[in-house]
Amino acid sequence: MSKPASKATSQFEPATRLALLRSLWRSRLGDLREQSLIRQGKGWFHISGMGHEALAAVALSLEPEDYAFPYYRDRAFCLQRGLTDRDMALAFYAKRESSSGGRQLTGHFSDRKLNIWSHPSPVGAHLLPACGAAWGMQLDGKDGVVYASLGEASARQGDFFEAVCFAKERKLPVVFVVEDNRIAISTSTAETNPIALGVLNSEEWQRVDGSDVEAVAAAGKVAVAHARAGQGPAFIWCDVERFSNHSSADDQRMYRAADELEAMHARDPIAIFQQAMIKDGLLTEASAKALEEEIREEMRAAYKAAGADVDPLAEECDLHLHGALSTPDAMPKLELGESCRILDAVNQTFHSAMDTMPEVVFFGEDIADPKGGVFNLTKGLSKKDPLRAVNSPLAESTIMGVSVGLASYGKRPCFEIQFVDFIYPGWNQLVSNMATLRWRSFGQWKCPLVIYAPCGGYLPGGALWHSQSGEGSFARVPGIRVVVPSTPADAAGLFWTALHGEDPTIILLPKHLMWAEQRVQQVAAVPLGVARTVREGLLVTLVTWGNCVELVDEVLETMEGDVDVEVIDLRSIQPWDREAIADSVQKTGRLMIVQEDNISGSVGQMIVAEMCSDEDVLRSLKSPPVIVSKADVHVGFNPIYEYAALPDRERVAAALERLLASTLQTTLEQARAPAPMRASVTDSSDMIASEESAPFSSSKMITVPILGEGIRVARVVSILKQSGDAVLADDALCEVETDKAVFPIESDEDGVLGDWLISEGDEVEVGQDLVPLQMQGGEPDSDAVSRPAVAAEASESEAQPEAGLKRQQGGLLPE
Ligand SMILES: Cc1ncc(C[n+]2csc(CCOP(=O)(O)OP(=O)(O)O)c2C)c(N)n1
Repeated sequence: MSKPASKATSQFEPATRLALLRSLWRSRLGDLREQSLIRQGKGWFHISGMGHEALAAVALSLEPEDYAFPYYRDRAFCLQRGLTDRDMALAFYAKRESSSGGRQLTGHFSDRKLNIWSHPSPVGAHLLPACGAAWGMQLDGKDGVVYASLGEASARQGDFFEAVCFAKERKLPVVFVVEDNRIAISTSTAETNPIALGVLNSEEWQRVDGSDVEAVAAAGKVAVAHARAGQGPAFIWCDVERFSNHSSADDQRMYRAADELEAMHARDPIAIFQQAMIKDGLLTEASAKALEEEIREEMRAAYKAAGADVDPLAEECDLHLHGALSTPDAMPKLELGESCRILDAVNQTFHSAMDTMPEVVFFGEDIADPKGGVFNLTKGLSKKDPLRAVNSPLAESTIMGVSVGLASYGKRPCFEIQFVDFIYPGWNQLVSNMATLRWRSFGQWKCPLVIYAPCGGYLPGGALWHSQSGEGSFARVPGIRVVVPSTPADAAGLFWTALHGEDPTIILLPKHLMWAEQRVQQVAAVPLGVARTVREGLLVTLVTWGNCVELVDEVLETMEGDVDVEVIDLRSIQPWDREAIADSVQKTGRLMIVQEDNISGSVGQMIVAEMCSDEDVLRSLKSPPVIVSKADVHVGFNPIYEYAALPDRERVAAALERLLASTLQTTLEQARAPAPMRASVTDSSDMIASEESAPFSSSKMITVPILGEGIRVARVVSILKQSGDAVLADDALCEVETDKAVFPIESDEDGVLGDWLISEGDEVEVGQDLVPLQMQGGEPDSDAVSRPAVAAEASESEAQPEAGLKRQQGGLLPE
């Protein structure tokens, strides 16, 4: 039939060349079959790999245990890796048996057994997960390699640059392949792709002609060998043609010249590869034609069979959205004592995880020792195992995206976002990958992981980006779990459950409570979706969570008489405990929510809406439900803004009193009367804190100032000036030590010191009186007027009637 093969033009054995040619044709003819079916009104969408088929040759260098993160033009690559024509056909018809259960567009390849990761539509979003998988293999000491491909236009995404940097930083075995067809849908990219712009080191990139299958194979071999040898990432820039429209929704004749379209076929990789095989005597023109016809028929048969396969079931719409909810049987004993801070409980839980869960990996900005995180949550972990507790780059998309890949590889990421306000650069990874991976792969892939972030305000000086609570943004993303502990025991117990869970879980840690000593109740793994009844009562159900648990407690402690309020700490936002709230409201007949988040689209509104649409709960209501919330406004730097925006004791108390006084009947009657509608419990006049100036005084009290990030207590290490000493403004008076640093406390005026109220060694609280200062001139303290919220100058009865000293303590000095 054919002459013996000459190896002169090929690096491959004849059988390999023939098998590869088969994959190329299966890809091409499968694409043509799908195009044809779309024209017949069958199927909904097609995106082709025509012109990109040569990349299949890179798959020849990969081993079964390697991972592939291909993009939608890599049909031939995926077929060569092991996907079948039936897989492709099932995906085209979006059948239940397809890799996504019919949930993903065609071209979004996935196969758990072949280690082909499920492709997300937002371009470039798979690259950081690819790095995560590579890191997992590296941590396990494997010599595996990760293939990650993308189009040249997608190489302008930030995630591409973050992925390249991270792979280089950690010498990850990733082979990045850019398939450059010079166009992004209709936009020319010849001069705007990053290699053309000169922003990539072109010497690192093997540039290869994508019409030459042998050249692509050779480049792939070099790149894979480089990565497998532990020399870090390898880079291929492959010049290809896009023979087809961008997708079935496009017509490239609208924006590409006919001669350009015609000319590109001279660079058809299949034709060139096949011609070389004919030249080498492996095929004849006739046998090549016969092969093509044979495969064409196979395609017809595969698509016909797949078309008759079962469709997805409507009742399975939410199948695989989450993994099963379970609570670990036990958690290791922690040394928390009778009282401790949330940060201690979290830190000890992390140490237990490090000791007992070899797959756990910690990662985040500044989390390594000696700093151990800006909130000290990770102290001691990197000393214990520097490979499993690692400082991340200052790149949140890297933190989020790498966690997804690492988890889907099989590790347990427990990654820190320094402040929840900074999660937004990584938001795409959260909503596009974390939240969808399990669902979009019909349960094949999953990413059980923990992302935690300090959240919330009530710490003067946080401003816009150190004050957000954020839970409402997360609560409406299907596919993730969200929890907000407000006690050390809950923090430990929820972390333990999340670390053993099946799903991506966001844990928000309220900053105002992080450093607060709290009595420790029983420490045990806390189930997700179960609220905590803080106190029982018969008159009102008050639901709150996070920082506001303490706020509510303060209000109830100071309210006169016996206010019989049932307080429920929601603590698990998604899933949330409908039953506990419904039962309580049916008992009390009144519902009040206190939340720190913005009002619109919030968790509080969700709870009220759900309760009011439950007929039994609605019937039991004696008064309209009330939400005390931050308005839809940002938190400003000057604490006046913060106190104006956030719920405070006065507003909570006033709302509670109004709720107890109102009845549904009178409220409905008032609503019918022609009075202006009250939009929310906190109208704008309620929201603006009144400014009171400090009294004219020739003496003042030096107090413990804000010491940073929610710190509440310090120890006096030295007294530097004695009673009766004359001191000048800026003189250091004493030094106090916190968990984080030693702070000198200075005088802000000239004067003579009175008697010290504390001694060396004493523990002092932020805002506590230290020593009086007698000023010579007796001038009014102008700063107290212009900066009424600075704790060192405020006392509960003087400068801050609205906010109350207790909630001002412990300021925030962002790092
Ligand atoms: C983040 C994001 N923005 C926009 C799109 C819509 N879109 C899909 S493919 C594409 C062009 C991609 O071009 P390129 O990366 O060069 O790959 P090619 O399709 O040419 O192979 C665009 C704009 C998307 N999928 N994701």
